[in-house]
Amino acid sequence: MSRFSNELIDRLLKARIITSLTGAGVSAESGVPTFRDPGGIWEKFRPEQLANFEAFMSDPDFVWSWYQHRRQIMREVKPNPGHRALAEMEGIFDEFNLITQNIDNLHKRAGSKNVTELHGNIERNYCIKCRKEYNEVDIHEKSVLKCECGGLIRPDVVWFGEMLPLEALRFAENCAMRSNVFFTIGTSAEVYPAAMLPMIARQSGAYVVEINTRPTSISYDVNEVLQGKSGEILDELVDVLKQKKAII
Ligand code: BV8
Ligand code: ZN
Repeated sequence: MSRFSNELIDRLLKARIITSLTGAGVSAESGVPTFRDPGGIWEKFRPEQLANFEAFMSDPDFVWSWYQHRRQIMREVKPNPGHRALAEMEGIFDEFNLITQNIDNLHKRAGSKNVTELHGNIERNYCIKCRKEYNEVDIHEKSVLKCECGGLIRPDVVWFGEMLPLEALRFAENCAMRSNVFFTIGTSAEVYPAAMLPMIARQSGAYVVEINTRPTSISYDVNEVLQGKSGEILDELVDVLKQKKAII
């Protein structure tokens, strides 16, 4: 008995445009802590204490060292079968858009080419005064660095209260409106405006599928819930699709 409904498989075989929104849960099986799960990042610190500009300006070394700690984790982990399955989907569908809230760079490391980063990328930094990029910093540098212009250097991630990169957000909304099938994977769907995307997709007629180990605030609003680990589910789904496509 397949865990995937006939409706989902039929729709995927007919679909031209597929979009996936991913969150921290997709990287959990790589060993990257999520935000809101037990033992997650926010369990020790509240986002307000760390992932916002005021926190950075009030204690730059503290916030900088937290990102340096996360960079070290990212360097030790590698993409999991879920990342690799999503990368494979680019070759299965005419148009496969990967919209991620994650800043861990694991989708690109898994081979995904068409990746839209809504919340930035922890591998990048820039000067808060002149916006000069500093992407080769030593991840063991404990204290915050200064630009030649004297400005502080910050991670190129979107903090709470900050605007998302407009082009990325507009593209993500456009994908949600055009998609035949929209996956929301490994996200608690609590952070806006990214959390709007599954609902925009649903209202635009997409078949919305949630892949998560637990129910979320949008589980009742999607068309299909696949409960379980994204690494296992996505791996299995790609196998089913490759078998079905080989037959037709
Ligand atoms: C904005 C980057 C406006 C940094 C992140 C009051 C004041 C200020 C703002 C607000 C406010 N009220 C609401 C807001 C808006 C706010 C917001 O949404 N807050 C929430 C908390 C209520 N949003 C913002 O501030 C955004 N900006 O609104 O600007 C504006 C307008 C005009 C002008 C100026 C400004 C900015 C939001 C981006 C914040 N940055 N990260 C960093 O990472 O350090 S957010 C952070 O949360 C990450 O990006 C993360 O990706 C994102 C979402 O979390 P999830 O990915 O969903 O992770 P989570 O742990 O929550 O869930 C994991 C899920 O996976 C769980 O469901 C779990 O069950 C599942 N799972 C676990 N293991 C697995 C699994 N699933 C499958 N398989 C597994 N193995
Ligand atoms: Zn500068």
